[in-house]
Amino acid sequence: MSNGPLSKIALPYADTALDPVISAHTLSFHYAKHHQAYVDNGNKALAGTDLADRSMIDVIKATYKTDKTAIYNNVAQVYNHDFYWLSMRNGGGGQPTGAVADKIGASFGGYDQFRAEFTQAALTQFGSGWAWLVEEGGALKVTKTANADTPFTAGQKPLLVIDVWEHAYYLDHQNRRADYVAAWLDKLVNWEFANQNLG
Ligand code: MN3
Repeated sequence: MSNGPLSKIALPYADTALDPVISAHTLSFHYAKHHQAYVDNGNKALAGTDLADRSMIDVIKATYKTDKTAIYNNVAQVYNHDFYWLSMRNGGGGQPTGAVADKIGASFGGYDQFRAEFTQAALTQFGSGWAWLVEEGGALKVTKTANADTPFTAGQKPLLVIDVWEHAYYLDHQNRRADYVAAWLDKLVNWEFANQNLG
């Protein structure tokens, strides 16, 4: 529960749904502590401002590269984490489906090329951040963002995201970000969510 305009999504699966790639231990800390802290701190920062009744995307765009860093960082992190939880499902991963599969073929040349590019982005994001599949100008692209940044501010529509902050994987994979990213792609990606976002 939250005391303010911001809230996080309810997880659409059990704490154990993403195990063993993401254990219930990691998921519970990440969702109940990290994600909740962004909600609570975002609500504190938004209280009494004229941004309190705006959508998360509006707030992110309005505060990007301004002095409203507490609002920006926390609201963007609430948005990013909502998007991350929905980018995964029990029994996901592997080959894409639907319109996204066709667009991956057209934009990257095939799933293997997409996978290599996405992995490279996730592994080369220095420090904390996110790797994304996005649509821009009708084509799909891979991009990465630092800290709380989102693709919206670059005019891109997000389709999928992986959290590569250490808190997302350290309890399960320690320093082996590459193992986390590979297993995420093989076992967790929710291609149906990507297709919904493609719209
Ligand atoms: Mn996180």
